[in-house]
Amino acid sequence: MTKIALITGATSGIGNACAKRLAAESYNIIITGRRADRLRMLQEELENMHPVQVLPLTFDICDRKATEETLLNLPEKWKNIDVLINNAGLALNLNTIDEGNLDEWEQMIDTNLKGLLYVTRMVTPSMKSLGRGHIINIGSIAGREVYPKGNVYCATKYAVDALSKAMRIDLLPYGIKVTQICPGAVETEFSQVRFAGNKERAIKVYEGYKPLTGEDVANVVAFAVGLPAHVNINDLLLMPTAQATATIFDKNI
Ligand code: NDP
Ligand code: 8X3
Repeated sequence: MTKIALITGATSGIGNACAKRLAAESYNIIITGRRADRLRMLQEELENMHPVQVLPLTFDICDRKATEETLLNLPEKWKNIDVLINNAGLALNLNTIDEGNLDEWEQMIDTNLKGLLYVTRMVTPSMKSLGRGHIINIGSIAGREVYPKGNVYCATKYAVDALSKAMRIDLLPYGIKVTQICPGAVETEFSQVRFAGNKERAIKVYEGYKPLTGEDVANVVAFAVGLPAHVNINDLLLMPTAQATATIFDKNI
């Protein structure tokens, strides 16, 4: 039977690459994000390239009511989700704790932490009743090490680490796997979002070395979901070869 994967944040970067990779593996895919035009284009691309079905769902994961309503009212044939990829997330700015912007802090917490919880809460009951499922949480090196001016973003990713461990314990009796994948630097729209569209500043983040791509992360996700039922990757830190820690890079500049 064709498996179903739900990917949050499929309009860009890692989520977009995961949608393409899992469609190539013949998953039917639920793609989500706030940008409806991008979701429509991705649906068309995937359905043209592969014999799969794609359900685009446009909603903001910070909006609890919209998230609940959308996921509670999934069409019948999309209800039994096999793989949930909690990917949607963002960093906003870099500031010391005394200078941080409260709106930016709230948006990071609402998206990376509360949004992930809202989605997980809606999807796990059906996994539990089926006695199977796989949740992939996209954490970060920022959830392993705190770096200067990363405070709140790092805190949200430390929270994803804690929640991944907690989910694994709570869902253990139901055969549901929980995998946390923590990338280092991945060249996506992440830094453009972090620096509010300042492309020059965003490009600098990836200068002088070869960062990961969304496809690199998607390949690891596909490997993790393709493992036999009795095998799980609990936690995986994936770095560009040129990156040793959150802040130490081998750059040729
Ligand atoms: P992108 O900015 O390229 O993609 C982020 C995705 O998240 C977009 O599809 C965006 O969709 C979605 N998103 C953001 N906010 C919301 C929201 N409120 N509601 C619904 N969807 C939302 O960044 P990445 O692909 O790099 O980021 C994906 C994940 O990977 C994030 O959790 C990030 O923290 C993590 N990560 C990234 C790393 C990197 O270096 N790039 C390294 C480690 C982890 P839309 O705007 O259409 O809503
Ligand atoms: C994204 C990577 O180092 O910018 O999570 O926090 S980093």
